[in-house]
Amino acid sequence: MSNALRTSRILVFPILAIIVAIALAATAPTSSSPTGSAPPASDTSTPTSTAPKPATTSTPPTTTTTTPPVTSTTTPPASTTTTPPASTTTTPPTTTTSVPPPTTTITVSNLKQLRSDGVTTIPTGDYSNGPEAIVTCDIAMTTSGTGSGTTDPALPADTTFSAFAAVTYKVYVECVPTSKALTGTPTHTVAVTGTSASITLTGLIDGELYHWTVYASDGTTTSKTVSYGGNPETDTDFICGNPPPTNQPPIISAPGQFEAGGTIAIPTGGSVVGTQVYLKAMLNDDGNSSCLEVELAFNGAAFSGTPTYTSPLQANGQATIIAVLPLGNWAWKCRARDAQGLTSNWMSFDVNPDTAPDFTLVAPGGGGGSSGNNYNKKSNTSFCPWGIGGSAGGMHSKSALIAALAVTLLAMAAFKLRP
Ligand SMILES: [Ca+2]
Ligand SMILES: [Ca+2]
Repeated sequence: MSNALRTSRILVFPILAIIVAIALAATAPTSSSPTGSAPPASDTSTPTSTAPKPATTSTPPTTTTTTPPVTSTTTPPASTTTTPPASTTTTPPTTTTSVPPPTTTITVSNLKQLRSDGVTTIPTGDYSNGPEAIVTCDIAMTTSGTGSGTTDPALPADTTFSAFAAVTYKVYVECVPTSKALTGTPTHTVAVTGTSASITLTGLIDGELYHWTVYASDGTTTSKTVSYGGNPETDTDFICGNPPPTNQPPIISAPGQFEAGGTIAIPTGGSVVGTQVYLKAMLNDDGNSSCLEVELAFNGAAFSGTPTYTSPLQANGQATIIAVLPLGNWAWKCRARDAQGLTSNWMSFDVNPDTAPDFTLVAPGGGGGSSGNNYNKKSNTSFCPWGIGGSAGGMHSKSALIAALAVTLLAMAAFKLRP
């Protein structure tokens, strides 16, 4: 038993020594490490520099201070940034920010204004030749951008020309009198499907001057407003209605020469006592206002083409000129002139030569006229073969009439007394 006690004592002491040594070793680093291990996150170099000391005694503190910073900074960002885009909202954020959807543009062009036949162009500023006008334009829809999606629901998924041709638009025309400013309020609207539009402008005022604009919309996208003609808005694009007819020269007809008083006609070459003669003709002008012009030539003189007398302007009908002339032989011609200055051709009173007298003015009292007895035309109340005053102007004297009657009776009696 003593041996057993001795061996146990021998074993106990070394064990105790070891325990004491371990206890001493454990207390020694505890007092110094708290200051060094307190700021592990902020001061990462301290653990590294003092690595030899903890490496031997405190392995757990080393792993806890180094591992957390590495895993906490790298793992969370990697998992949060990659997972959400992939699972929840990956596509929308990426495409909207990098490639925007295409924008739709509608344009109108090739504006035309046509007459009611839909074919004949109304030249800018000209008449529509009818109560209506037809305006046309081309419509085009285009897209810009390469992204997918669209801001315009009307944009065809297939963005080809044939697809665009199937788009339905509303086309708006503002057509107002040129004297009024454009307000942007359409006056005419039409719905069309395709790449061109034709709008009939009704309700126009005859004779009114108009200017017009057009724009188109598919309900979401609207084109710019385009003004017809490229001319100032103060200029007229077209006039409603028919142009006034081109002025035509008046027509003259039925010339006549009359004794004073205007009721007793003077035959061609007839003589008239006195100095007054009535010259008449019928006027007919498209403007209903014209006058009679007369040129008189004396004793075989040539015509100059300058009117001697001009009547006042009047409506269509007979015009009269009262000419007061020297005694002698007179030829005359006439023409009509309208208010715009257009004239008819000169018209001779008769078909005799211009140098032959159309009438002769003679002095009252017999034989006074230079050619009072030179004309033996068909009988006429104004013609007096004896050179006695004719009927013109009531120039008869009772004595002359009695003398003429006496001569006539004597001539008849002589004729009857003939065997
Ligand atoms: Ca215009
Ligand atoms: Ca005329």
